[in-house]
Amino acid sequence: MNPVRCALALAVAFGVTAAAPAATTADADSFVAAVNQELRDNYVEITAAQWVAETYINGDTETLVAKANERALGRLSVNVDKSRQFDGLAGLSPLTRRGIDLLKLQTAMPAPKDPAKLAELTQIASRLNAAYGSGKSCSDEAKPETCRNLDQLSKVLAENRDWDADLEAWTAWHRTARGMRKDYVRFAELVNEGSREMGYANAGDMWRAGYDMSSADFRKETDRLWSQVQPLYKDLQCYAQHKLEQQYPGKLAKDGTIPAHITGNMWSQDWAALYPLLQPYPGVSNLDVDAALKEKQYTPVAMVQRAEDFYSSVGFPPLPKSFYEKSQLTRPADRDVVCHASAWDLNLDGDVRIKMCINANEEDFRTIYHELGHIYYYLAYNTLPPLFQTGAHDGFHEAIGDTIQLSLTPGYLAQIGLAGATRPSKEAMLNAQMKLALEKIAFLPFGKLIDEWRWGVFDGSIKPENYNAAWWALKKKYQGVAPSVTRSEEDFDPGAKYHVPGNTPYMRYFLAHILQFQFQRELCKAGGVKGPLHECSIYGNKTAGAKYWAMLQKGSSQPWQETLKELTGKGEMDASAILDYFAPLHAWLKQQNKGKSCGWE
Ligand code: X8Z
Ligand code: ZN
Repeated sequence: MNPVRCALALAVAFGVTAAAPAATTADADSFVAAVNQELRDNYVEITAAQWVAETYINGDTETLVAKANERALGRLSVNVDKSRQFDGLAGLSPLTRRGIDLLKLQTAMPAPKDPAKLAELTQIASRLNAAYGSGKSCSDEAKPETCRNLDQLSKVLAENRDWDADLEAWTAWHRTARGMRKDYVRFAELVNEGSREMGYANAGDMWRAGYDMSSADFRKETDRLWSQVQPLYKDLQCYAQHKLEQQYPGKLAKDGTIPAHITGNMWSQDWAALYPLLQPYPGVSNLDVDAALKEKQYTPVAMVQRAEDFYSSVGFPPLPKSFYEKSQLTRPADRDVVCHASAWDLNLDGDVRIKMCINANEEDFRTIYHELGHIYYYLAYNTLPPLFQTGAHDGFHEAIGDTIQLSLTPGYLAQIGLAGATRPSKEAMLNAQMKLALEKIAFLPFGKLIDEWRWGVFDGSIKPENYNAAWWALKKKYQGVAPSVTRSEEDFDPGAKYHVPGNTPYMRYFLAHILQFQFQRELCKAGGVKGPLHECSIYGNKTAGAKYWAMLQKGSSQPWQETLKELTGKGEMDASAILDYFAPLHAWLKQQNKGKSCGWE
C-alpha cells in the first residue's frame, strides 16, 4: 500500500469477489465498481492507522500501522490477481480498462504474496519511517537534553554561515541514518520480489510504469527534460561556487564542486538561505519574509489562513472546519512525530488535514502553500471513483501548490505586508529571480538524482556494498555537490533524506518543477494577466482559478497527457516555460560567469 505521505495515493482494495471464468466486459465493469466500493469501505481504517503512527511514534503505533498495511497489501495482491482475467479482453470501456490498470499501481511498496515476507516488509517499512521521524543526534545518549532533532540541526545550517558549525550539524544529522542500511537492503529485496510477482522487472520499473507511457520511455523523458534545464543549472552552480569560494577562502575543493554542508539546507536541495550572499544587487529590494513573519508575530494558524486566503481568492472552496481542528501544525512537545510536511485525505469525504511542524519562517510559509495544493486536489476529485482519486500523475500533485508559490511575487508579498514595497527596476527583478532560482533551479538535479539512485538499487546496478559511494557519485554528477568530510559505507546518507526511509518516489518533484511553470504560464494567460511571466500573480483571479479547479477535478480519470492538453493546449511536459521564466537571470548569470572556470570534474 502506498502509505499516506505527501500526496496520498489511495489505499487498496479488499477481497472483492472474483468474476466468473470466461469473463465478460460486464464482469469487468462490476469488478471495478466493487473494487471502488471496497476502497471506500476500508479506507478510513488504514489512513487512521497511518495518521496516528506518524503523529504519535511509539512501538504500538508502529505495530498497528504495519498490521494495517499488511492486510491492505495482501488484499491488493488478491485483487490484482483477480483482475488478470480481464487481461486481453476486447471491448472493455476505457474507464474500466483504466481502473484495472490503476489498480496495479496503487502502491509504491509492492509486497510479495508469501505471508511471512509480506509481514516482514510492512514491519521494516514502519520501522524505517519511525526511525526517520524520531531521528536525533545526542552528544550524550543518556542525557536527552543533549539531543538535537532535524529542525534544530537544519536551523543551524539555514541561519549560521560558520563553516565548522554547519559541518558539525550536517554530520550529526547524517549519522542518524547509519542504522537504516540493513533494513533498506532487505526492503529493496522484498519490494523487488513483490514487483516481479506483479509482472514488473523490479520496483523501479514499476514506479516508472505510472506515467501513461512505457517505463523505458519515461526514463528517456526525464533525461530529455534534464537536458533542457541543465545549462541553466550549471550557470547557477558556477556563480554560487565562486561566491562561496570568496566567502570561505581556501576551504572549497579545487574540483569546482560545492560543499554539501554550506548551502543552508541539509540535502543541498534548496539554496534559498544563501540569498543574502548571492543576491545580485544588495540593498535594492526587501524580500526578507522571515523578518516580516517574525515582526508581525505570525502564528502557525495565521500562516495557514494566509495561504487559504490565496486559494479562496481564486474561487476555491473554504477549507472544512475539521481541517483546522484535526491538522497537526506544530511539533508536539511530548512525543516523537514525523515532522516532514504532508497532506492527507483521511476519508475521501472532506476529512483533509496537513501534518507539519511549522515555524515562523519563509520556508515553512511557502511549504504551507505547497501542502494546500494537495488538499485542494483531494477536495476537487473527491467526487470521482476512488481509483481515480490521484493526480493526473504524481508530478501534477506536487505541482499544484508549487504553481501557487509562483504567484508569491514581491508584488503579492508587499500587498499582504510580508515584503517591503520595491520600486520596479531591473535590479529588483533580478534579485527576485535569484531568490526563486535558489529554490527552484537549485532543486532540479536533486529532484532527478534521488530516484536514479533508487532505480539503480532496485535494478541491482547499485549494490549494497556501494550504496553510499553511488549516492555521492550521483550528487556530484548532477548537482556538482560534494561532502567535506570523508564518507564511507559505514554511512547511509540516502537514509538521511525523508523520502528514502519513507519510501516516497521522488521523480514526481523533478517533474513538478518543470510542470509548475507550464501551469503558471497558462493560468496567467487564461486570467488575462499582462506583463512578463515572472511578475504574474494570479491572486484574486477567479478566471485562472476556475481553469485550475477544472483540471484538479479530473484526477487520474484520463491519461495525464489529455489533462495537460486541456489546460495548456499541449500534451507534453516541456521545460521551455521554466527557461523563459528565468531568461533574464540566465543572461545575467552568463555575464557574471564570463572568464571564470565553470563546471566540475
Ligand atoms: O516533500 C516535499 C513536500 C511534501 S510532498 C514538503 N517536498 C520535497 C522535499 O521536501 O524534499 C517539496 C519539495 C521537494
Ligand atoms: Zn507534496
